Amino acid sequence: MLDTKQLSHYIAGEWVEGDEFTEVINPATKEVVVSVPLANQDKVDVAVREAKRAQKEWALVPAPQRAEVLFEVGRLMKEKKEHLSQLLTLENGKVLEEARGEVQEGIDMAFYMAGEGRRLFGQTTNAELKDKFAMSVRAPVGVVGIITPWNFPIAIATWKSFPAIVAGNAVIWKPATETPIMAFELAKIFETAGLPKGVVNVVFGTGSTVGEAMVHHQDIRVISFTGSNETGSHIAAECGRQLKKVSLELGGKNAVIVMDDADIDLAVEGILWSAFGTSGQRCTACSRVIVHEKVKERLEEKLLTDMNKLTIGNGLESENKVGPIINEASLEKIKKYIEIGKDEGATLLAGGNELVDGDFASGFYFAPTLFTDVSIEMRIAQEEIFGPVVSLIPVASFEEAIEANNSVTYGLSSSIFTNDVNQVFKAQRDLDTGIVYVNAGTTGAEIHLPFGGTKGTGNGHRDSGVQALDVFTEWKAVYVDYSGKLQRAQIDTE
Ligand code: UN1
Repeated sequence: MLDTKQLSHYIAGEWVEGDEFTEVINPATKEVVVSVPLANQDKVDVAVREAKRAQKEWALVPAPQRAEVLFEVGRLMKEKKEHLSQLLTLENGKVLEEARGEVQEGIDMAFYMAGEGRRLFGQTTNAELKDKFAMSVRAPVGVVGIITPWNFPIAIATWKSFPAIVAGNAVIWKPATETPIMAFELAKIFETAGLPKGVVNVVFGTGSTVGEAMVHHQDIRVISFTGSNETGSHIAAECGRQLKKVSLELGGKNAVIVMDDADIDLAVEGILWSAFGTSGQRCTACSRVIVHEKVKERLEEKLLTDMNKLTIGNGLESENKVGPIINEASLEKIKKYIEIGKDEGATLLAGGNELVDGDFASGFYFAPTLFTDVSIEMRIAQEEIFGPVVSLIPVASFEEAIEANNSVTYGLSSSIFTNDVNQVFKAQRDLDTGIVYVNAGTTGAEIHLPFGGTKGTGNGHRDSGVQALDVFTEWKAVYVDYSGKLQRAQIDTE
């Protein structure tokens, strides 16, 4: 499926071989898929130097022409969609249907951001003085650094790199070492599409070497990061000291609220899809269900029945709906939280164990898990587990449901199932998250809307949507005085 055994960095339009490597493991089989090079600081320095040079010229290419390259990138991604999806399943484990969805998200982003090439709107306004013109324009920042996670290795990369490119920046991109194939394939697509050398540079490596070098490089003016809160706050602190712009997309502890008037069958479908799809390894995954006590039993019963029907296994086999966990370390973390939940007194209704029998032995698999009678202060109701584990929290009213949703330090996504229009509008106002769903699960963000969260989920910026352009541009206010004399603002107004 992959035409090489060893990936190369892509720096200044050249395929640069590495000297130290680590192996990429297929989480469904534990087989080695490919080797990925691990760069040192020197490679980052070279990449930034080349990116800086390339960016000067790229910024002068009219934006509609820059966009033409993105249209071509989108076309090529569409042409290669099936191939990319299969490779994505191979390196990440998510089931093929979801992999296709993720690649589609990248294709959508390409065409959407290519369209921005003919917009990138600023504002014109009136000047306070005679014969004076005022406007604001978006200017590229320069060289930007993007650091992307393994759970959405292509979609998240497109959310960050495409707006950066169309706005006239050059990019240094460090993909997660678990899932470098998508980056390698996207770099090939950039090359084929005719993106000038040096505009996008892919440097593989660890966070502690490549990531740190990017964060500390004085010529990288923005860092856009998706990953853990621990790493995110470290990056923010380092960038803060350098007055470097930083955009963070971090964890979530997303809840589905099920009210007493909800369509229970629909709610169960929404919960199963958003909790166990991608084996719960989405920032947006549902990991809490806040249920009105009047429908708690009915919901539990239906959830248990339908959880039993979930087919688990290698994502390349179409009958499987739930794939593996990314690696051993993630599996260990999930197991730890099962013990924590039990110790805290939550009732384990289903799952709770690693799957090790038969074919499962050759991969990293965990049974879809349901805890019930969980209270909001328990750690399993507060901390991100990043696996197929759901905690059911009973409540007695709408107000209590909203309070339970907002009781966590995160604020990415939330959802409510109800047919009461008044509750719908109150919920969309009161749920303290960056994304709110009504009568749908917590996943499924579309690329032309802002993606991100409140509180501990980030630092106020958004990925995707037109809002992503704010991360990768500086606002510049331009005044043109055509009076031929010195006019002093705020003074010569008569
Ligand atoms: C993520 O989990 O970090 O809304 C991204 C969704 C997807 C993107 C998830 N469109 O679930």
